[in-house]
Amino acid sequence: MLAQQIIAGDRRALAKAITLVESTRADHAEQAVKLLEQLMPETGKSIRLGVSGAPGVGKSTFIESLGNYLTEQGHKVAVLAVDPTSALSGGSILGDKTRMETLSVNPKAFVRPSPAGKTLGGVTRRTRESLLLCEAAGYDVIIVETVGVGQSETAVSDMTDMFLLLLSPGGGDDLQGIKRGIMELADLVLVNKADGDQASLADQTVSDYRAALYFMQARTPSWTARVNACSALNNEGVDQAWIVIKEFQAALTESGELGSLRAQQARAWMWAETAEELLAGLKGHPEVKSLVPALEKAVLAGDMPAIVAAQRLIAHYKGNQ
Ligand SMILES: Nc1nc2c(ncn2[C@@H]2O[C@H](COP(=O)(O)OP(=O)(O)OP(=O)(O)O)[C@@H](O)[C@H]2O)c(=O)[nH]1
Ligand SMILES: [Mg+2]
Repeated sequence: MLAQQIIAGDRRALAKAITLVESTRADHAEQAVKLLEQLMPETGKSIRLGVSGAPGVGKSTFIESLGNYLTEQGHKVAVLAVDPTSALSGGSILGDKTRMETLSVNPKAFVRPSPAGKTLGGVTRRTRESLLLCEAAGYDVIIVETVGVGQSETAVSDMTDMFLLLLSPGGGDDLQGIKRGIMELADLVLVNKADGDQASLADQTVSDYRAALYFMQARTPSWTARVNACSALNNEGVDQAWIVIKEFQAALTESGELGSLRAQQARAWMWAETAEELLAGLKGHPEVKSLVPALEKAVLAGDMPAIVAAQRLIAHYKGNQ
């Protein structure tokens, strides 16, 4: 029932399904798994984009501009958030929906704020499943936004086809708090805020990053990272970014890399899910739980090697399942 409604593009049904996926209740988890199984044949038909960058660089403004541009062209756009700060502080990148004012009321767009999760792993796990639900609902461009503070970028690049990194004009990697490892993830670097008196500085920054990327290892044989300028605020360069995204999609489709990338992502996901479930089962086990304080105390005090404590926990779990 819910599955059919989602396939028919019912937004309320989609929102309900995502809530189900995000729920920590066991019965909800069971329903969510069944739903995902039913919807599996309807997934995989979107381009999955990750968008990252330092706080305030203009991610939300860019996504809003790109999203509205794409819906005008007949696309259906879904925006999801992975928010490492919500795992730590309970905050949310998109918690304040007014920050994508026009896109969140656009009937051809679906904007979903970040789920409140305890761990970053938990948050991203839900986001990946939500992404599949959005595909089943017919969204053909899915954008996953994450704030670039160095924790969530890898997770987002592991669930998307293409990774976009936004930078501000001027400054080097370190000045912008962008680590080299994150630069290396980028398939498209956009120097945003290329407007007003920052326009020429933005052009210089584009040249600097083109030079820097020239010496970096390409992520895939069929694509070399690009660097462009844009002004999300003035809707400039956003259409050009879409052209590059389409070129990326065509190049990786033609080489077969898009298919193998997604297959590998799914396999990695299977193991991540297995590990997380097993650990949750172990940690939730009453017998194991009662052992934890003494073992942690002994490990903290340096009285017991960590591996001994770990093996004792596992032995107890296995023996009492
Ligand atoms: N001049 C100029 N300002 C911009 C541009 N894009 C965004 N801004 C401004 O930069 C500020 C931050 O923009 P957001 O889109 O909220 O940035 P964000 O990266 O989503 O920020 P967080 O979600 O807090 O990490 C806002 O005041 C925007 O109006 C741009 O292209 N040019
Ligand atoms: Mg934002």
